[in-house]
Amino acid sequence: MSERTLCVIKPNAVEANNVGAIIAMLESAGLRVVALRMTRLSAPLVEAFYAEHVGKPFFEGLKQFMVSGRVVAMVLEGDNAIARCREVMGATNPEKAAEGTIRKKFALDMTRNAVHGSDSPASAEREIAFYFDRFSTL
Ligand code: 3AN
Repeated sequence: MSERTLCVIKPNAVEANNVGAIIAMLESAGLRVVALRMTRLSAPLVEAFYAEHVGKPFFEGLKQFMVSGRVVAMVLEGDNAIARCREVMGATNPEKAAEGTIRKKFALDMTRNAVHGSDSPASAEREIAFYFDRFSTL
């Protein structure tokens, strides 16, 4: 079933010039980029995006990291796009990420882990709206 997901290339990977390599890995996995933007998040936007993590021990570090540089957000479309994107991303902890995944290749640690991908249809809908609803590119 064709579906859409949101993928975000995080500041460490943008800073390291890995945007093209990461998009190439996603495209090679059969995902199509149907919307794309580079932006820089403010602290309130990070708190809104990661609302479920506010208050957790790692949240302050995650927020500092996510405001530290530019991110690239994209909507990916394809069969089982949500699961497929997360498969290509690899585990949240790069030490556990499988060979050939984005995080195995580009993540530095649990926080600076190169990419974000929606984890359910409901998250995908909310997260796509977060980055793209004010545009008419979809
Ligand atoms: P994923 O991005 O793999 O779906 P989530 O949604 O559980 O993982 O966590 C969102 C983000 O919060 C992660 N990408 C990571 O940057 C950060 N994070 C999650 N758990 C931890 C942790 N235990 N320590 C540091 N950062 C974490």
